Amino acid sequence: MSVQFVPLEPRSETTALRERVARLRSAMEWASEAIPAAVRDDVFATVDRCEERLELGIDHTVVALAGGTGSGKSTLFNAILGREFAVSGVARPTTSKVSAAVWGTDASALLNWLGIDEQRRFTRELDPLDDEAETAMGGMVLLDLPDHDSVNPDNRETVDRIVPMADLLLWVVDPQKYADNALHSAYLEAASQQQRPSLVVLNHVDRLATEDAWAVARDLQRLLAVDGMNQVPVMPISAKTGQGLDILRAELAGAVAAKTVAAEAVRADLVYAGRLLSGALARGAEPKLPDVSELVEALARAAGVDARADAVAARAKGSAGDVHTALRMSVATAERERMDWVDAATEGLPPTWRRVVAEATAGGESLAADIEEALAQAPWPQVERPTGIKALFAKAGLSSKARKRTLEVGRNAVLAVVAPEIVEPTETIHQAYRAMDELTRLDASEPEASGTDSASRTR
Ligand SMILES: Nc1nc2c(ncn2[C@@H]2O[C@H](COP(=O)(O)OP(=O)(O)OP(=O)(O)O)[C@@H](O)[C@H]2O)c(=O)[nH]1
Ligand SMILES: [Mg+2]
Repeated sequence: MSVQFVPLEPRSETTALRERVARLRSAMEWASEAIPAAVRDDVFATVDRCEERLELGIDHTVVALAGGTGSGKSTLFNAILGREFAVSGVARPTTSKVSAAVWGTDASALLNWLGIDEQRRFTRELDPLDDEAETAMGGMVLLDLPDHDSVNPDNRETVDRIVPMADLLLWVVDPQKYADNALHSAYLEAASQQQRPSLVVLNHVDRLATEDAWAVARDLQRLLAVDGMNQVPVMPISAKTGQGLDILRAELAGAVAAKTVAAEAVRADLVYAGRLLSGALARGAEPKLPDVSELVEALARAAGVDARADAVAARAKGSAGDVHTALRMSVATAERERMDWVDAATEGLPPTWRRVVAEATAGGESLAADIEEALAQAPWPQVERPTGIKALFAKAGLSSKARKRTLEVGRNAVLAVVAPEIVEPTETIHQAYRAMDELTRLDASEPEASGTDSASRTR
């Protein structure tokens, strides 16, 4: 069983992801009130992390060695690197500061982001004389983490900080503790749920007879399936004797060369954010913008525009009445119309969205005042009482034209207020809803529209 890493176009993948992250950020900024507080913090943290990771470029692949104390992470780190850089040892736990090894190009920005001490960084320069197996590692940033099951809370904190930042998790499991609940329930299950790119090695196999090693590997594979990691093969290795390391190195080289694992990890992060958000969305609901002209007409009528149009029409027919009927907008009416609009705009959505749209749109009081002011300044048509013989024939036409023109001017004045104060904020919230809804449908098993189906997944 092997994991496939398919080289794809990293640039279009990054662009698509960047856009998605940007949409999620603005959606969250507009509509975070619709999201439960605990989810909100998680989603904002995810947005920050994804944005920062994409900003650092996906040419490097951050591979983190994670596992329990004594499982052999530091020994394996040194074995992959071919140098004794990380401190491995007998006293437990040994590692408390993360070590990093970079193959080839400079990765200081990435290492700063990961918070790796300057003294704990090693660069494996690559030159043309290096053999192919080594140059294939170009772009890899390998991290030796402390133990996740540490008696030292600082170690656990470091692991919990770095694990979500890694692109590929390399779980190092030892035959004595492979069934450890802390590993499975706290980490592997979560990595599986979040579909994080992962590899698993069963280390220390030199200490077992071959049949025993395979039996443990099979049992570990069974436990991983329970965790939801069906597609992650267990690689039996010995960091001490080098057994199985060629296969592991080939897997790592494949992942690094594909240059899509970092993007894959960001994508997995976004899928997870989508899952967190799904509770705040209604399944299958599609927010619809209510009829804008209906709202405008109702508000204009309530303000007296229609009455004024009637008076103008009558004057054009020759009546002596006053056309300057009062144009007043009552706060209660404006508020009622606004609430009807908010109800229609959030029909089928969870109740929190009603509050968000209501808060984003202008309140009845300012709506009424702004409409009154707009109507007071509107360029109303001047209509004189007709005189002379010709006017007798034109009366009917003039009257209906004057009526139409007055309605038009009045409604345009109302629309000029309603568009920025009611319609646009509603559209923005709808967009936020759609951006979140789109994320909940971004299942990792469906490739992006840009056509990618890249690195290993823990499907
Ligand atoms: N026989 C054998 N011993 C190993 C193997 N890998 C590591 N060891 C030994 O196991 C002990 C612990 O190894 P480390 O690499 O320090 O383990 P670690 O996972 O880094 O431990 P922490 O830093 O405490 O989390 C050391 O004495 C290693 O020499 C292996 O594959 N086979
Ligand atoms: Mg260690």
